[in-house]
Amino acid sequence: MTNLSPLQIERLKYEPKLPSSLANGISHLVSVEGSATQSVANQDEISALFRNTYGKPTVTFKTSSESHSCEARNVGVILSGGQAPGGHNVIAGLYDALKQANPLNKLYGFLGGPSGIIEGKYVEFDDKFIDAYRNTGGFDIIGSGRTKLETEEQFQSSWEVCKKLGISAVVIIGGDDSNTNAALLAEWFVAHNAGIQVIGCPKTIDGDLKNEQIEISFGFDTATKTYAELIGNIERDANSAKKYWHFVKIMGRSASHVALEAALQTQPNITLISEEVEQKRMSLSSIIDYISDIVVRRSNNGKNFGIAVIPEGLIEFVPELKSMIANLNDIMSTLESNSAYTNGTDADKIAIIENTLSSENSSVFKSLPALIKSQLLMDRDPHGNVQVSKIETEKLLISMVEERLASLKKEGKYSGKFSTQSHFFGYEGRCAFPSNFDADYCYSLGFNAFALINFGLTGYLSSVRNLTAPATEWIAGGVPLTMMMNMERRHGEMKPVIKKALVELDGPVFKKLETNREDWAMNDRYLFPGAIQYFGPSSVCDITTVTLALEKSLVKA
Ligand code: FBP
Repeated sequence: MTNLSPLQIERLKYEPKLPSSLANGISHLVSVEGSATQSVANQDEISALFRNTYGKPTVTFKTSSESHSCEARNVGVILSGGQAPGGHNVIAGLYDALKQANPLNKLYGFLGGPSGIIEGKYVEFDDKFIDAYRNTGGFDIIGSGRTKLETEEQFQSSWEVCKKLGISAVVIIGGDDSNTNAALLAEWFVAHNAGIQVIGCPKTIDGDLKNEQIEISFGFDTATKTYAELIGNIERDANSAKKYWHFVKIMGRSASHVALEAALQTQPNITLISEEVEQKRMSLSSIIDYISDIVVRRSNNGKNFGIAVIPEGLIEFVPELKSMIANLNDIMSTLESNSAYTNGTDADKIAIIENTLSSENSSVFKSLPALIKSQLLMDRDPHGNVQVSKIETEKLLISMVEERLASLKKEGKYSGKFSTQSHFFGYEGRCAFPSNFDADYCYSLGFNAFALINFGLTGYLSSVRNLTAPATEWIAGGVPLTMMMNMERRHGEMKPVIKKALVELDGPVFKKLETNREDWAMNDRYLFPGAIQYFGPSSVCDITTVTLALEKSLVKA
């Protein structure tokens, strides 16, 4: 093999593990139905919007000794949204199940995300194609995109493309927004008697697509281990040089699961959790108080260094900023047709925004540094979200802490040094080689997605549970997408969306941080997790995340 690293060559040979129900073969599966389901909130609105797919039961797969034949069918697959380690294995698992069920089955991959199905851009997979991507990171097998599948025309063209290719099922691999689209498409196909099923797979490094049936989205395990390795390395550097405060922003658009997990793996001096900031109604100024207090106390102990971990989504949880951003989002959707705004310079835009925001929100906006103002005005993603990965919250906090320390110095309350380094870890983790956990989990999710298709289901999310047990004991099945939905305001309108799972402040994972953070702030309890291990003892290769272990009560809080 040419142009492959030694690790690539070895990983291509890895054989992912499957739950024993699925390992016994597609033709031996039976599906066991649970009771009818309801959406997590707004049941009347959601059931009215999803008349054909609402209220279906959850399903679990078991093995039967009897074998049934599977008729030939064509399936399409889409990768949607941000990359997450393991996406290629979902496709490999889906392909293997489909070929095992009937060698005449075909798998098409739509190119560049949801736009591929609308525009009819696709590839057909074969063994050689799939084999080159097994157990690799990235989504480059077919690419991804953030096009929001929601209009009548988009659904209609997707149907035309599927008809042309003889596709009777589509698998959408995505996060909460993409799986909301999967639910809308599933409903539309049933309402139009299209005879096309839609199955989702829970992807996102953010870890916020979870509930009783979905223990974790894929990619979280690998991405958090990658960030933890990097933070651990920085901790060791800080502890060696003893001269910098490192402010590390960690990806995760809204919920703080990624930052929390990376912090539990590395025990830095400061960890901010957005959900706590919101619940305690901490203003930006009180966050600066909290950080500055630790900087001063450590300095009094002769330590002018430390590590602060900041979740990417923080800015949207600080109460005064949250209200300002909501106001800003509504205004920006109306300004799309205002040429003075769209053709204006950054300074023009800022002036228009400052004049249009409510007076309270306008003063909050005005108080921010110019850099952050411009970053807040960048285009929203197609789902209407602020692109928080582009907002340099770590730099905002550094400059505000610097100002606070300068005043404390003037008052004679601080005499230390505050030299800083800022970091943002996000893209570094999204395409890492999937850990053994993600390689196995993703392969199982893809294999299981075909099982759901084979049982004629639509509007379901592929679910593999019991994830802290050995893979053979994992439980495979499906959960109706509508079960996870509620109504939320998007682009100024109420829309059905899959509810994000935020960090629970009374849950064991946050409690572990809360119990230890004063000790971690003052005493250096840094942990150095090192790089993900793919070969070697199971105690390091198959280690689960602290989040999953605590949520499943495997370790003490
Ligand atoms: P998904 O929700 O699509 O999985 O994407 C998650 C994410 O990685 C966020 O953590 C991050 O804010 C965002 O994508 C960045 O998006 P982009 O790749 O478009 O910069």
